[in-house]
Amino acid sequence: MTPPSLPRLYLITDRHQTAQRPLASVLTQVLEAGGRFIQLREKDLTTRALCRLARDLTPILSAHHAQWIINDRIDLALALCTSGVHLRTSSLPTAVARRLLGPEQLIGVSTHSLDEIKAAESEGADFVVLGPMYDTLSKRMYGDPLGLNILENACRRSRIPIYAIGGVTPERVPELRESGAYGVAVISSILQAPHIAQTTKTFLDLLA
Ligand code: 3NM
Repeated sequence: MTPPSLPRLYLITDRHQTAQRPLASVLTQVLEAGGRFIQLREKDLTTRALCRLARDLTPILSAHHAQWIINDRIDLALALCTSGVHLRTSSLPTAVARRLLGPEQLIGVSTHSLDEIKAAESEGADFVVLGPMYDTLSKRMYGDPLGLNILENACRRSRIPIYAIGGVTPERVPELRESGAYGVAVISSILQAPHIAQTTKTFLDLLA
């Protein structure tokens, strides 16, 4: 079941993309600017290091009443009482994650087609990200850009919110929203921004 309060800006972390600024300080600026929906991704960390980082960040996230989600790690979601988990193609299937996490925790799923969205929806996902919408800095590591037509069709047919991902900038938010995207999922446009709070506010204003 989708909580009515799901925020429209979904920030995904990558501590290698913060222009050498500590992740805690970057996240604090996002939260102070009003960002309330964070995914801790950090795929290269060991379990122990990821657990430590999550524990270090929890007080900042809790202080701002942010919903925060951990990438892939259902065990850590349970251990750390996060708001939920974000599943990728190689993660445990959505239905299994839902059984383990119960009805209350959020489950987001990365998708790249309408078929994947419908599967995620039927297995109990609360929301999906769909991408890549545009070319990303990671040079098509996520596949060819899908474009707005696929987004629009997916949004018409999906019963759960879709966040557009991949190369999303403030300038692109209006066309993504017009295509039906519930929100946007962002890494580099915010984490690499010279003025993080200001850029976060710009996104939030455009998504309001
Ligand atoms: N997943 P940026 S694109 C993590 O298409 C991720 O599934 C994608 O980073 C997908 O906001 C992507 O810097 C990268 O473009 C998003």
